[in-house]
Amino acid sequence: MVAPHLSSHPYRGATVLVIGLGRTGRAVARYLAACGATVRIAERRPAAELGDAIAELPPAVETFCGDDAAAAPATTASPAARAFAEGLLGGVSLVVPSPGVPVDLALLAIAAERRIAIVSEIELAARALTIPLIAITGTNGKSTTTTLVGEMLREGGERPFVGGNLGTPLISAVAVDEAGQATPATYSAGVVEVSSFQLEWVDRFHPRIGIFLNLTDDHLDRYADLDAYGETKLRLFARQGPGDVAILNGGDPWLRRHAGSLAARRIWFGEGEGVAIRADAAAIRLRLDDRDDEVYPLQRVSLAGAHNRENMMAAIVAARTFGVAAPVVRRTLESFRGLEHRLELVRERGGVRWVNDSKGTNPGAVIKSLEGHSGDVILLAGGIEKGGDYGVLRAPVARAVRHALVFGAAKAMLARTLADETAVEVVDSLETAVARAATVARPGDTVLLSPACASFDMFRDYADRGRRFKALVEALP
Ligand code: UMA
Repeated sequence: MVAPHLSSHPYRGATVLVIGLGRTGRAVARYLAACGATVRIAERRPAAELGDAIAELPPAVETFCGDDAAAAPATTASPAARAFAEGLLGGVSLVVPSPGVPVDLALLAIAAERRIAIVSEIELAARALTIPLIAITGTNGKSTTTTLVGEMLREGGERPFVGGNLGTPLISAVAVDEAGQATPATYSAGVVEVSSFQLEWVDRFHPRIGIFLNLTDDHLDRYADLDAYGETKLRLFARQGPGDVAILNGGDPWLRRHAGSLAARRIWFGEGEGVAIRADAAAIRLRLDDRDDEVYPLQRVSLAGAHNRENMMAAIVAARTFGVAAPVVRRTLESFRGLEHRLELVRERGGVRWVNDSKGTNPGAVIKSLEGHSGDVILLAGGIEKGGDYGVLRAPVARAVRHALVFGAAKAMLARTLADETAVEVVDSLETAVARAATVARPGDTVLLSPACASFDMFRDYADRGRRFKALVEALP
């Protein structure tokens, strides 16, 4: 029987095209096939490169792999790619591009010309889910904040789904019964990390609580400028009304300038006028609705650094406005140990700390990770440049880094940018970087893998890069 509060699904009998056969594409295909849709997937990589991804799909899903049409931009698509794209869209009433698919794809342009609906995975999920959502965006700190809010809710007795850009697509929170209908979720709330890519094709996505942590240069290979990137992130709040909550970084100048249009109740954290929650090294203090100050002492909290205080402030406001009791929030802050690949201490060896910050994939993240250091860091950086101004690294590197080892596609650019600030050495691989760092480091130093770049030139993803780094460090004699 269908629960009365769930609308019936329009996908039964529909033909849907999913673009990209990664984590998102697989989860979307499973969901739509279970709803009774005919599913096609277009993927630019050839089948031979996809491992078990095709075998694990529901049997009726059709795959079209290794064709340019799955990646060709509208402006440069060959007539053959365009013709193939037109064929792929035959009979299709819905297109779901994966987050990694840029908006200027020929397939998407043709779909738009034909007025075929285009939605992202989080939009599809939000249409089926009836649980309240807490959504977290920003350039840095999203994963830590999402995980922390999830823990606070769990400690508070909720059954939260915790995922999104963090790793598990939100659509996997939707359960579908044998009749192809979404069933009441096994979760009581969703805590979702949301990237700008996921917000490119949303309409009804409507979190009850939204967090915008900060905005600095990132993904400028995909967006024209910082405004275009930030405005895409602001779509997270577009469907909110006065009964919803927007939690915003008071010390972020871009957010201060651009938050005027938000309809939700705005709660600022950090610095500047009208903040409801602020922090110093000893404690975080929250004042909501003219109530007495709530104090969250930091002595026993392991998340360190100013950026983590911002993440904690945002998480506290989210959990408290959701209804988690203050003592539960305090307890969770004290038990939380941080995330893998985010300033993760791998090993202390001969007085040298080896730290895995593979998730530091843009200059802003690296700057935060260098905080509190002066001249004692051996920095390992490199990979695929993501656009934006790498010059912002100069001053923090000059202050904190004694020796930089750069590798990957961006190595020449990084070497040029940092040459006047520290000793820079170009190496051919992560293996060589780790071996050289072991030679260069002195007791008291920190060897920090914080790449400032994407990983896809040499690794499957940032987690693969982080795990490889950890294995190399563990293997050092
Ligand atoms: N593909 C095409 N055509 C294209 C582009 C990609 O066919 O034009 C194919 C690729 O060959 C690949 C597949 O699409 O096989 C990959 O799709 P994807 O890049 O969207 O990756 P997913 O595996 O679906 O993972 C995505 C997020 N990836 C990106 O946004 C790039 C994951 O975030 C996220 O965890 C996952 O969905 C679940 O929600 C990663 C990320 O790097 C961690 N995110 C960026 C960030 O945090 O900075 C935004």
